[in-house]
Amino acid sequence: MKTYNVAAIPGDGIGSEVVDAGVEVLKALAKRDGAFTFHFDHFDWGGEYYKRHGRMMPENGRDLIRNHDAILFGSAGHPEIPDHITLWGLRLAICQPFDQYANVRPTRILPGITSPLRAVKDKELDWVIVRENSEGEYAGVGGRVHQGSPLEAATDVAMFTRAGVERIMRFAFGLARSRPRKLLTVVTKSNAQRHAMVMWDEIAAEVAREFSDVTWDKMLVDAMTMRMVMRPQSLDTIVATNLHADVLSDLAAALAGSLGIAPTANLNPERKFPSMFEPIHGSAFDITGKGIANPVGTFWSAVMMLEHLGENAAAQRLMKAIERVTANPELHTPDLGGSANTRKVTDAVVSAIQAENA
Ligand code: NAD
Ligand code: K
Ligand code: MN
Repeated sequence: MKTYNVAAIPGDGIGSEVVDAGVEVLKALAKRDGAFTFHFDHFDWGGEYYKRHGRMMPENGRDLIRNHDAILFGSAGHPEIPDHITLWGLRLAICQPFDQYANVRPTRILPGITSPLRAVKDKELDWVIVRENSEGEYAGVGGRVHQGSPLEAATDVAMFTRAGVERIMRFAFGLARSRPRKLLTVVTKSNAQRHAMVMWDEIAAEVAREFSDVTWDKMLVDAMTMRMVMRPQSLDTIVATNLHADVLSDLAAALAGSLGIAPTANLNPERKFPSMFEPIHGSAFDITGKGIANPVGTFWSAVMMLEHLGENAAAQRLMKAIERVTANPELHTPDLGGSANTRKVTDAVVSAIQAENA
């Protein structure tokens, strides 16, 4: 029997609540399938670890997870520690060295979920946002001088490389090609950012020639927010920079009903390093410890993990189980306007997995 070794890194806040739920569901799925099992290694890295050790993960942390088949992540973010320390010390400290440059964020309106867009029908909002996940605005290049003096200055340089842009474009065009509508929207801000964003547009046009069956267009990011709200059905696959896609995907998640549902995969497409799967939301301090976090974003991320591992039948079974549960308003958590809790939703998904014809 095949065993998948998965590193579980819950992080902080609701991270542990949703990752625990995700582990439980994946175990139930493996049991139901019978052809594979999971071995989970749990790592207590994050803000509490930082308070004890002065760093978010051990110095050899990456070596401890380098050979796992996948990583299931919760959230980096602690109320007592500045966000840039938790983010760079954990999530980016894994994503960037493991070259997880393609961040894939599907968005659709699941059965039973209501979009805040009154006019949109369920099938009309079905997007995948591809976020460049290794450079751009989050390259970590910059500096701060004369701190505290009137001369103080600070920069965060958005750094784009031809190789980095080419590979994310190729990935996005390839993904667009694999979807029924074969549509790609390339997002930039090439009117104002006249160097890197112009290169981004040029490379898009070059790569497009390799994908003549994909229909593509370009949007400025500000106009894109409007199009997502006004004409959601006109979009399918979307590719954008690290920062732009970060912002657009929270909007996308909200338009599809809740941030609590949205999943993401941080992929190293070449499979030299493990890929990492996580809900797109953060630590949600406002609901931490209340047991009401929506675990669906983590479950859907687990579906993406199963697809990445090649367990497509199990992935489909889990997605069906999720949809069966979202279809029932009694199983909605408060972010969806319901009164169910994490426990109840997790139990319902496990039951749906166990159900004979699920
Ligand atoms: P957030 O995603 O934690 O929360 C935003 C809002 O959405 C909150 O009202 C929260 O209650 C709600 N929400 C989020 N997930 C939910 C869920 N599963 N169920 C129900 N409601 C949910 O964003 P924030 O408040 O901006 O950030 C809080 C912390 O998380 C910060 O430290 C931030 O840096 C960190 N963060 C980490 C990641 C990551 O690790 N990938 C992503 C985003 C934010
Ligand atoms: K997260
Ligand atoms: Mn984000």
